[in-house]
Amino acid sequence: MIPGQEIGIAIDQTLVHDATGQMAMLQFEALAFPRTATERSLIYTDHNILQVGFENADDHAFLASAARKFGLWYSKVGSGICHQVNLERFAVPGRTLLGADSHTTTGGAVGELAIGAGGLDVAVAMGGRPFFLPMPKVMRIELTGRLDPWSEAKDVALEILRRLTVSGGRGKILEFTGLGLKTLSVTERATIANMSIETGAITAVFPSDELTLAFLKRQGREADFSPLSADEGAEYDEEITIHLGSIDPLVAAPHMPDNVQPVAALAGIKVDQIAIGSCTNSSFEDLMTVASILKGHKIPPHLSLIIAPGSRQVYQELANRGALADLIAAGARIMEVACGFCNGVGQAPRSHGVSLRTSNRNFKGRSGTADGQLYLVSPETAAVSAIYGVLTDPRGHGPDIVIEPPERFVIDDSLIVPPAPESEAAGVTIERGPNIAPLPLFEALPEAIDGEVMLTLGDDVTTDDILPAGAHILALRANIPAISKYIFSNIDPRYHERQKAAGAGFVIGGKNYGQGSSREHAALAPRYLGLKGVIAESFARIHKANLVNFGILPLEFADPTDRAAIEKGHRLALAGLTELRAGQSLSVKNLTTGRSFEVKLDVSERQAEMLKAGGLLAQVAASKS
Ligand code: MIC
Ligand code: SF4
Repeated sequence: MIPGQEIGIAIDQTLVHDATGQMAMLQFEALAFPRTATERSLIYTDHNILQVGFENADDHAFLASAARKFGLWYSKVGSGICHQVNLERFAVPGRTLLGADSHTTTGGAVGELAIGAGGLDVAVAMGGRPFFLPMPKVMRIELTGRLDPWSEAKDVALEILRRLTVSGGRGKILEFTGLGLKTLSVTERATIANMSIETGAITAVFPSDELTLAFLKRQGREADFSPLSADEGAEYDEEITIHLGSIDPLVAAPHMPDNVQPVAALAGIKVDQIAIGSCTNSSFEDLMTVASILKGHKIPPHLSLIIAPGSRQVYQELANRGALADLIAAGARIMEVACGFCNGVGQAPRSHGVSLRTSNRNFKGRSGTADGQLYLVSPETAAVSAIYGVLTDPRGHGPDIVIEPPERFVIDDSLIVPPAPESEAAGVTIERGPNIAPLPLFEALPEAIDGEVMLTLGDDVTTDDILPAGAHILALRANIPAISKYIFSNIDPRYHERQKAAGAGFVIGGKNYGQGSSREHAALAPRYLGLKGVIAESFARIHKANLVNFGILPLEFADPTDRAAIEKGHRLALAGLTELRAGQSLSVKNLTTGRSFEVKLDVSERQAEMLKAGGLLAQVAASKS
């Protein structure tokens, strides 16, 4: 197992949701798998929930029927955010989980190897096939000491981002060790594991210990426990130490999660909106803390306070304890148990509005407001700031608040529908409303390509830049022709027309191209429009795999200084594509300037074959004909 070289791992559990599951299930069907072959596969409905038209309801009917037919669990709307519900009800120490969502990493909190991937990779894993990834390096993060009152797990996640940046975790698994772990509950570990993806890491893992057992007991799942920890004297590729006691309350300022500063340095900024929730900070402990800070206070007139519980279990517990009443009395708007504001499904702030959020990404435009100013903070900082209407350092707000979770949470899985028995599968018809479009078919790579440079972009391009979030776009996740109109729409609203007219095209990027979400639509829809290659300095792992899955060449500059000589509108040509091999260099001719430059195709043999075939589905179709 050599870091960087491709390995295949067996997958025990999978998850998809209503933004990625439509494609995953269509692809599962196209791959002709009869039934899921995993220990457990789930479909969650949490992203795509604002029913302003028939689209989402069609998608949900499709997903529910596909779950019945193919043997998946189906978590209905109202049950909660996939990662929160999965942690509560299904995550098992020592298992592998592959999820069509980048924050699948949350499962690392209980010692699960939980990895995010594109929907097609998850469809393949659902069929019982291995998941391929570059062998990770392992970075040990040793935690010592304990957090001061008012510094929280979110601040640890932000401190890691401050140190590693949004690309410092690339190619790595972050493994947490050290005595400081004994002071962090599974819910706090989940916040840290969740945001590990923001460093570009493959995932994060925590040991499974007595705190894991206590967590599983509260969920009535002690039978799922097994102890797991790093071997004595284990060796690591890299190591860092974090003294928990030295972490102040932190904030990630617009527009990157690694733009981290102490809250004290920015305190006093007037805030228009505060949004508490998302898969990072919507647990029972988080929201009980928020309720206890806000109890007896009224929010100021200029402020909108939004609270979205992470799961139905959390919501019920808040209601049963009167905490919901405290939040309502303070002036909070209680939102649906779902992702909601986190990826622009409602609650977009006003123009240039300042929004403090407990979520994990503050990318430009992600809130649905192009110039919205998103600041990421802990629930404690958010709640104390809500009292004053300005960003406030929570220290000094009184004694630390300690929330003791109940011995046993309310356990009611009635919104999570188990798979139909295999004997009934044949009788289930998959529901395809008009929003469910057929998968586009792609042809094999020709010997040579020439195409136009459609866009030249900088470093850290996010998948939100490629395919923006937001309710109206999310509603089109099952319809590639319709969603393709939004590709790069925040950067160039005419991109889709230009790309279609150009026929073949290239996009030029810098470092860490495609960071952020797992949405494979950010590869599939550009390919549908005619994008043939992305030439960048480096790629984010999930997006690179998605590009290959749909037959787009992910090419890396041999000499990054060549990038400056390429302009939008230039024509580039590449040849020898039917002979592509793993790791090979290719010469790209700039037909406009007459200059040539070298690029590298840093993929495995398996991926080179897939690229030549025009992507994985085309490859499978060709092998059958
Ligand atoms: C996100 O947080 O960006 C999302 C929306 O959950 C995505 C999934 C998607 O866009 O399909 C993710 O993180 O993978
Ligand atoms: Fe949902 Fe936001 Fe978490 Fe993505 S990051 S899964 S949109 S809550």
